[in-house]
Amino acid sequence: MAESAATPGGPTMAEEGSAMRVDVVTIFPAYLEPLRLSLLGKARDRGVLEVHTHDLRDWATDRHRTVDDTPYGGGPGMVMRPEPWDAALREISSSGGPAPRPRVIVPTPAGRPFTQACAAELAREPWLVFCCGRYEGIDARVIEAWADDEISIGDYVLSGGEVATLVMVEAIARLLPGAVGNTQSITDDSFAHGLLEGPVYTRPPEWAGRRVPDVLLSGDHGAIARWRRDQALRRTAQRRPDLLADVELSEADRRVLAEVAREAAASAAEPTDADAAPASADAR
Ligand code: JCK
Repeated sequence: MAESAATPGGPTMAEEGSAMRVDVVTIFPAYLEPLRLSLLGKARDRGVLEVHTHDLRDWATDRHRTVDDTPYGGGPGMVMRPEPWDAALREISSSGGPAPRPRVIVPTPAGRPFTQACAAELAREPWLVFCCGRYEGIDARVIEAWADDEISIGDYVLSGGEVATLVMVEAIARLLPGAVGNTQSITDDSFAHGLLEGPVYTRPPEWAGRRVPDVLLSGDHGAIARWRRDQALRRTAQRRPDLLADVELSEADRRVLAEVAREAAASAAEPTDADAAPASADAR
């Protein structure tokens, strides 16, 4: 089942020739349906992104459309056979895409980590093919023969490559020129400057007894910028201290981080609820 983005009227002149093509090969094409929604759907509607999903079983040759077999050497589960993958990738690669050949990406828990830098790099490619494995993965000879990248979206185990592909395509699509209305929102992203983003607020100025920080209502843009930087530094120090190693820190930044460290040391010394004696059964 090959299905393409139907763009009413086709790509606009401005975008023509720059559209990225993405092909996804899977035994569960329905998993990729969310690519029609929201930002991704908009990118497709604008002719910035063209997505084709393919059912791997279309390239199986037996009556039962089998794509898996038992692992050589024993062990649990099943492994995806190489022949349907090779047939699919040959056909897709020679289907007249926007480049002589696509960049072939295999999501796998054993891959190198997917990062914002990976997304930015892949967003510059004209043509990507994602190979979504299932079971215990795809026969290693297919990977050797075809894969340009083996990528993992994180240190947890999914049941297949489909959700990982959705994650990567979404991260890539929003970086494509013309995909998002607000380009400032891309350059302001978390990770773009190496820190976690701070909290954000909108109206009303007081809700449920909670006030928006006064500085944000002050109109003092210098003070607002400094406050936001401080919030980002505090949050990063608390939640992702590993990220601070790659961030250039000003004197003011270092003062904030020293303050966070003092606060952390002080609160470590204070007894907390967790240190209290467990309530007795009678009290409950
Ligand atoms: C692609 C099949 C399922 C389940 C073996 C793994 C110890 C192998 C991924 N970040 C990510 N997590 N999971 C995936 C992913 C999972 C996949 C496939 C991607 C194809 N599976 C599976 C278990 C194993 N164990 C840890 C042994 C595969 C990405 N990207």
